[in-house]
Amino acid sequence: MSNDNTDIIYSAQHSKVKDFTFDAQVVEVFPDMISRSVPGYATIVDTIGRLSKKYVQDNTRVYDLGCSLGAATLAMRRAVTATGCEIIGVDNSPAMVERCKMHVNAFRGQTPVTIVEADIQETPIENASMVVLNFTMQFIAAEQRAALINKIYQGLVPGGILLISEKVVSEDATCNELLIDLHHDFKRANGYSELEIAQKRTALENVMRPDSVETQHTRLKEAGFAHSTTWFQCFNFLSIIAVK
Ligand code: GEK
Repeated sequence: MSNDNTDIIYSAQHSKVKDFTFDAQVVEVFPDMISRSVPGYATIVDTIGRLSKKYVQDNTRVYDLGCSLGAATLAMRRAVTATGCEIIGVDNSPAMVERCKMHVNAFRGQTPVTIVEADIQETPIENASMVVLNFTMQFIAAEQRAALINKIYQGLVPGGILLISEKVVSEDATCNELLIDLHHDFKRANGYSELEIAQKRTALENVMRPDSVETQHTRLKEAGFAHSTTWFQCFNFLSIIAVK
């Protein structure tokens, strides 16, 4: 079964598989693509909402960095009960930002939301009580990730939280293969063919460089976070909460 919003981008043989970009074609199928490709995506977005209810403080900002179509932004806007807050969603894909603004405007909410087209590496983080990097940092050059985490730490108020979800690599090669196999089984079970799985893997090779979970926690500690824990893992996808 397929309709206009089903991800069939890699279903036909491409003569040359180009590097993956977040263009208009991806925007059309993005909700289907991410839910069929990322194990636990719905649980993570739902939990982001729950966390925002607990952790967002009055008169602070909330940032959704790499907001895509605004799934996390909308989950937080629905859940936040703190007053005087603003949610800022940032993405550097013009096609994503345009569609995200439509999604955000389609729902009403108490908390104002601003969607900005910008590079998250250039975005100031100020007076934040919650920052979300939901599967975004993996697209930032590895050598620039520490600077991003340091900036977020500096911009958080005491008690503020950072949520990072990422695909990870296991330092043990056998376990790494095992987790990749399980992920590919998950994609097969969600209707992706061998060709689609292989071509997507090639498309992401140069643009998505996952870290190990150890690297993630070390980077958080070095930035100054006193507490960090992996609260969710399914195969090679996980989500971490760090508290300032
Ligand atoms: C969700 N968080 O649905 N600056 C701004 N945006 C960027 C940058 C950058 N330097 N690099 C990549 N992006 C979302 C899902 S998707 C994850 C996030 C995925 C943006 C990019 O344009 C895309 O929209 C997003 O980060 C990554 O909860 O597709 O695997």
